Amino acid sequence: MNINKVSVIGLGYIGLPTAAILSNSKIVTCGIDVDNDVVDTVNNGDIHITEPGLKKIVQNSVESGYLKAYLKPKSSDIYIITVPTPLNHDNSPDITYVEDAIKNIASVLNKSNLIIIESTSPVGTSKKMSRILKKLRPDLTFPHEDSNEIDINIAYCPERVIPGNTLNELVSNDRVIGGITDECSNKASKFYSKFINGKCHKTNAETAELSKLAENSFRDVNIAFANELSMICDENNINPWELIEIANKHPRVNILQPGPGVGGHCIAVDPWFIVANSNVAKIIRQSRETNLYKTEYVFKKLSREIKHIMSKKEVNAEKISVAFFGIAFKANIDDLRGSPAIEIVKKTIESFGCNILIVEPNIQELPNDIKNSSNLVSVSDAIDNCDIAISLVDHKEFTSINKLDFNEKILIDSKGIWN
Ligand code: SAJ
Repeated sequence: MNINKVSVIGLGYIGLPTAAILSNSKIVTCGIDVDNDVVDTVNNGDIHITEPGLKKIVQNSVESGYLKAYLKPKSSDIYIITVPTPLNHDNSPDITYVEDAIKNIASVLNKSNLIIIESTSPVGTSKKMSRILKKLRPDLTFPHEDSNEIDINIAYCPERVIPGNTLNELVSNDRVIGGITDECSNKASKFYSKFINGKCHKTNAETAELSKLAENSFRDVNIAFANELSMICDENNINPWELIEIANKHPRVNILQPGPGVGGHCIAVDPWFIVANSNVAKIIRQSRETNLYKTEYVFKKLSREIKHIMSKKEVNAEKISVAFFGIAFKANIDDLRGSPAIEIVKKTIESFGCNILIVEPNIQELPNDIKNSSNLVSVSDAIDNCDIAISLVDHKEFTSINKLDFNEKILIDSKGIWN
């Protein structure tokens, strides 16, 4: 298969790094995005997301001419779809962005093109897209058809990179290659082998689709176990982090870390893709609910302490300062999407209207929905001025804080950093 040009459709947290890696490997890459600002930003050699090392590669690739962004798809040999698949209000998967991307490339498809879907998708999506394309391009044959000669190959190859280490993991992680036919898998596998060091594991499209959902659900279930344990520990006045450390000394036990809930745009979302289409996914559903409940549980703990000070000192909530340590969705990143910490901050603003101090070393400005009701402060200002301090993210900047600096202030340590 000759690869003269690759199009990456959707220049977000996965698409842009993928386009950067491809163009950096001297493959002519078209980055396609519906957002004019994103297209302009990339064509100026800049980036609109935060990911270590990404800006430099994009800049080099744009300067060398291997990467260019467009609003509309360009005729290419390979199309990689990396658009978001969010949740609908009823927690069912919304795959309209994938459908739109597929419809947009239909008119530029040519014989022997390969389409790779990387977006997290419910089981059956790849074949569904193949059927949609057939309706739009009856002149071509697609892999869901019972035909000896297939013109267009389609494979589902989920992205599996961790935000913050995307560029390394894009190259070093193994890939799951789920072709609709074996030939689709072979072609996709050959393509990835050109720029990744990890192994390509070939399977069918449905297994690949479910594997991505299974990986993130596995993590969600295991975090739910840790979160449930932390609440059981509270009932028994036991330190959950000490308990987990001790239990993990067992050679076959590896309990994850509890926290204020699960954030981000993957682990808190993907399990619903299984639940929405299954009658038997009980543990997966319960784990999602347990992790959502943990956010509520931490907020209730904080509420009790605020009310306690209000009645003890006979003051209104506005006189009470609460310092929130961390609002990103996890440690050492600036990504606030789906952050349980932000949920807790918002609930505190809505329910009490306390003086809100936020310590978030990874951002320069607070998000719009909380910036008028809270202040971004330094670690030392927060320690000096708060009545209650609550840890919500275990950023590296917080681990060196000495618990004694808080004197008599109330501490709620949802991440176990002030043990
Ligand atoms: N968390 C805990 N306790 C833990 C570990 C994590 O509460 O012990 C929380 C984090 O604080 C965060 C959330 O879980 O709020 C998710 O963080 P994460 O680091 O587990 O995962 P993500 O969402 O950054 O990335 C995941 C990864 N999937 C797996 O590890 C199975 C990544 O490889 C995927 O590519 C990514 O989802 C994705 O895009 O699907």
